[in-house]
Amino acid sequence: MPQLPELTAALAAGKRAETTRLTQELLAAGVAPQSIIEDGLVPGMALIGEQFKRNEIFVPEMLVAARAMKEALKFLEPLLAQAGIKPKYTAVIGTVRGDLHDIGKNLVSTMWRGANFAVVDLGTNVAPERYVAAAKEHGAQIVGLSALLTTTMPAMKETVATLREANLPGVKILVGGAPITQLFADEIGADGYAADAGTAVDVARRLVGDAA
Ligand code: B1M
Repeated sequence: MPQLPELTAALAAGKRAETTRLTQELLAAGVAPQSIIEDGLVPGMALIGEQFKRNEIFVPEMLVAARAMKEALKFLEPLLAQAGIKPKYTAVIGTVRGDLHDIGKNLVSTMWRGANFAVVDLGTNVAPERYVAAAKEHGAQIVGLSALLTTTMPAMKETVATLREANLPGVKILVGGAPITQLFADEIGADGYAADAGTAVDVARRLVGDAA
């Protein structure tokens, strides 16, 4: 059976076929999908980020690794989402304006679906008004904002302000993404912050008053 560090190394090297093969072998060996993501794939992307910061790799290499991760997630996400029954709550999610990173946001969507939320995914580079329109249209209880760049944190702040101005009763705002902290979430007036996709489920449940 392959080990999780092999998967981390394959992803960090941008080896798409090997990343997919190892993911499937780990699944077949009974490793939990969530562990494959959190202990195998996420550390691989963290390595890529470190190398990018040190100018050892550039945007094309980051893209190759991101594609390899997305490919592996295609096998894992249906398994994560399987647990859900009939959605009781609706969440709208998107990556804020100016930001094109979507892997973490997609993971949160998947985990929410698995936790029995209906999820309306607006994609990336989402303008504040689109969150408002979607929350109204779908009668959402949760609006989730993701941001991966320090330069798009102001867009997150603006989006929270726009949602507040729209005065949507019963809508709770949950924020997350690598540069986001609880302190920042409090500063911009979000209702909740989650550091990772697993915690995003717990926080969303707490915000809708579902203790289950
Ligand atoms: Co970008 N990038 N990138 N990038 N990229 C980072 C974020 C960076 C930290 C790399 C670095 O320098 N070390 C850096 C930002 C630095 C900063 O802001 N201070 C950076 C940069 C600079 C850039 C560009 C500006 C590069 C350039 O063009 N010069 C550019 C910006 C483009 C844009 O958005 N406008 C850019 C582009 C790209 C690619 C397109 C090449 C690609 C994205 C592909 C894609 O997403 N489809 C990419 C990638 C892959 C990365 C890194 C390497 C990996 C991101 C990732 O997917 N991580 C990243 C370095 C890093 O993060 N270590 C980096 C895995 C994912 C599972 O984690 O998204 O953090 P993450 O999500 C986590 C949590 O944050 C949380 O849960 C998730 C799972 O546990 N979470 C939430 C996320 N959203 C949440 C929402 C919630 C709750 C929790 O509630 C709603």
